[in-house]
Amino acid sequence: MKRFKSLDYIKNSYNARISQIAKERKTGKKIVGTFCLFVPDEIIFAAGADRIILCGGKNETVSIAEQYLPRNVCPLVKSSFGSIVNNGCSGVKSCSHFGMVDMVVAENTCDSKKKMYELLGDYVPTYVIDLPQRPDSPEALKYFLGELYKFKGAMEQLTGNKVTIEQLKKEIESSNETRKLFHKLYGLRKMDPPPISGVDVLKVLQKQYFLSTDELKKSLRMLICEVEQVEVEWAHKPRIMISGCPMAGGNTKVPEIIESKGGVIVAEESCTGTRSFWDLVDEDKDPMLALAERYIKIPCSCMSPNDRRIDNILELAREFKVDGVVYYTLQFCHGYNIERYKVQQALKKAGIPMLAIETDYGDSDLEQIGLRVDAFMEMLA
Ligand code: BJ8
Repeated sequence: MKRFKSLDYIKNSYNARISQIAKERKTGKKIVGTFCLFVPDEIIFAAGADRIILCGGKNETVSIAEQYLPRNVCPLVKSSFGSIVNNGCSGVKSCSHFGMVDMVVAENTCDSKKKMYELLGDYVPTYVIDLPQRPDSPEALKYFLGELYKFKGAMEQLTGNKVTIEQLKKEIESSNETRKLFHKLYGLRKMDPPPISGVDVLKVLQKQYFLSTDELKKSLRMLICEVEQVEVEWAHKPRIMISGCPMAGGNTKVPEIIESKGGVIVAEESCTGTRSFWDLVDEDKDPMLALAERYIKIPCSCMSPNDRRIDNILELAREFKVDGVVYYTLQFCHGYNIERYKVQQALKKAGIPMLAIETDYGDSDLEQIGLRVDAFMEMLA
């Protein structure tokens, strides 16, 4: 596959972003750290703060976290926590951008995250948005809206700025613009074969909550422009959709195996994928209500019931003409691991083969996963 210059640009953006944040802090701008899609960026930006994601995808920090957390906690939580703490509860921070965060905005989602946030409070002020977990009830929307108003108040207090309706509308428009750019990029992946690999798209998805919004849009425009010019020769490869847990920065293990075994990833039903941008925020409604309506619909396995996710998977499979789904889960992520059964039943009914892979951030199972993916590709070919 073609090498895209814009991906090198994104790859090299880390240091520039860190110095940008350092400069912002000198001018008094507040930096918010987040771990989840349920936290609306629009409110953070409307308050005049900046935001970086703190989800960990690297294996190196897992063993540090295991000094504090049980081993049977998902690697994403352990990796994130391990990047933040170091050597006992001494308050030493080892993750370069974590030290720049003025406040963590967390959310009540899975048990592992909820309990990890309680420990994080010892290191940095941590604000938790309480999420209703039955998203389809009218009471849930009302409750979530109330939570978002409280969150807006917390951001105003942190920054000393008033969040105005005009500012919120402006940020909603800006975030929708980014979402539309992702739609455009994903539209190009509908070609057969797609002009860009899934591993390359993942590099952008993983950086989306780290880069500034302007840099992200600029990178996406550059990438789309490059991808549009690719001339692909027809050669059908099994079209794969990954569905399941997020793949935080540093974790490209399963997508790399899939594409090294002859498949091509055409979509990700994941928080590092369609869940992050698929639905837009309604720009014609009251902004706070529109945000509540959009964010409460994210089909995360923490929600119950979560049939919306099944419908979404089937819709994506049709739209991207997938030949097979790789159901990707992290060890000890009970929500996504339990939902596997329902997803498998629905895909079976639709005649779409599925391979389930449950793994961690280590490399001890690389060979075993490779063999299983190989067999799956052979079956699809
Ligand atoms: S909206 S998926 S980003 S909660 S993998 S920590 S669920 S045990 S990351 Fe998530 Fe928000 Fe949902 Fe998305 Fe828990 Fe599972 Fe670990 Fe997870």
